[in-house]
Amino acid sequence: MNIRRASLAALLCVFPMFGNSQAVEFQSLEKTCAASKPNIIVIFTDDHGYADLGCMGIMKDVKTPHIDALAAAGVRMTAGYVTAPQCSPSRCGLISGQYQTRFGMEANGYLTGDVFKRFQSLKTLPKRLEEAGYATGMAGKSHLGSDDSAELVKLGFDKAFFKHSNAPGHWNMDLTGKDIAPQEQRGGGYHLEMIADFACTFIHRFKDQPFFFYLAFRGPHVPLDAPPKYTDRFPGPMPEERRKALGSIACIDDGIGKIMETLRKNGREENTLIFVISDNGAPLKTLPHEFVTSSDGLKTLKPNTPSGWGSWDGSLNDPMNGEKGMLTEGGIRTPFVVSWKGTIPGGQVYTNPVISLDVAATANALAGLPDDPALDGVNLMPYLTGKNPGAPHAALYWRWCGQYAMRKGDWKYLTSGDRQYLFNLATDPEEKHNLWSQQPDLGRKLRAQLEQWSQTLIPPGIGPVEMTKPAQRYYDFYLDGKRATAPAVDDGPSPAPKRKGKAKGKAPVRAASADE
Ligand SMILES: [Ca+2]
Repeated sequence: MNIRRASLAALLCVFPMFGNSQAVEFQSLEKTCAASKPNIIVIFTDDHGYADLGCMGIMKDVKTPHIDALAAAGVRMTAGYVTAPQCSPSRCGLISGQYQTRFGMEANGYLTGDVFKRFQSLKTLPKRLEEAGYATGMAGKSHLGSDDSAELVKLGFDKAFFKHSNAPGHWNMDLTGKDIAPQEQRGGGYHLEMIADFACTFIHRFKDQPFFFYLAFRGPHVPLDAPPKYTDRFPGPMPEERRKALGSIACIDDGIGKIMETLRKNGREENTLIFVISDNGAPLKTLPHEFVTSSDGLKTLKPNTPSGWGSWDGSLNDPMNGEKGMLTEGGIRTPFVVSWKGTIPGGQVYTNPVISLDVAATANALAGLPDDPALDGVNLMPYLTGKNPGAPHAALYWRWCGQYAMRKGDWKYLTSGDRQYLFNLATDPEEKHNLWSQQPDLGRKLRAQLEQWSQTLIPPGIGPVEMTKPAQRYYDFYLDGKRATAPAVDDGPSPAPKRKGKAKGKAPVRAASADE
């Protein structure tokens, strides 16, 4: 609020006709400024696979009427990406607006020491918006280096409620909207409901100024903890993991419904931009699914598939290939909905690639802040309002734990260890047909561009990195036609890649589990 007053004081300098006696005009100007900046709500779900929104039209069993309504009133992305196939790096990409590997944030477990210091020193998305006069807040899972609300304030979240399970959380504002000293929070109900309630309280409290809220639901991530009031909505035969995931997603959807109701009651629906994105694909760690396809073309999972589900969280990435912990589409292409009633035309299905980095770039522009080359994303507004019919991105890049990928137009290059893949995602979104040997020149060209990008990272460079045995099994299984040798249940394909031979820069060698 002080910063906002400072901004208005600056305006007074620009418009000296506003003296102290002209408070009415000044207040009017204040309202005009506030009205010109939309509120921004970013909803980030957790390990929520590409298939699991009703509006995707892939699975018959999932029920998300409120998210579907947002998509109907706005845009459903079919090629919405995140920056990593794992929680913490994906969140750091979203909140920083930069490829997190630029500041050395390779994977879960890396956000300590110098990497954390670099992250803290960045102009995060909430810090930018705070400077532009926004009230800022967050609730839910952090995985941003600290779960302490006082520490989350330092990242730019002025009102913070860390809560990612029914275990104690940490907050500096209570559910009535009253500021409290940063302290542990205990009890109070189901965590996915509580954080949505906190978001509603925040919206109500700050309705009269631009606000930014980051709502990070830890669902349907394991441990699957949806109570019966949600799982009971999904009767009938299905794997229990699936029932619980659908319950979690239904609870999240209910929370989004409450938020929309709160915006409407406060007259803010048409001044609020909303993103709904998942932080990465679902962990499957399983044999191939067995589906029943209904007469309407939607899929249903067969019950009691004898697959030993491992740490499957019950969500699905279909038809995308692979899972959390992989740079295949199943790991990084996620649910992605954008809505702003009255400004973004509704009913759009947008097929050009977009990425979670675009959230910060879009917010930065809407807040009236100058363009910042440090931001890797693109302001999506001209694309979503139809002013720019082109594609937002020339190319997208990924580096995560010994896996490297880039997408340029319809083409995707992917490499890990000695394996190289080239896919045409326009004709083969499921990454079934490796065209590397057919079009090696194109593959090498994309690899050269990926290598060039990687020189901007900490540490710089890509490979060669030896694939771990689990990674080999996952790549065998999903990409190299060896589905008969399904990966055993383990920690996923990511741990401890080892660099071999001479390489530029320092190798990312620390173990990272895709399970967190
Ligand atoms: Ca996750």
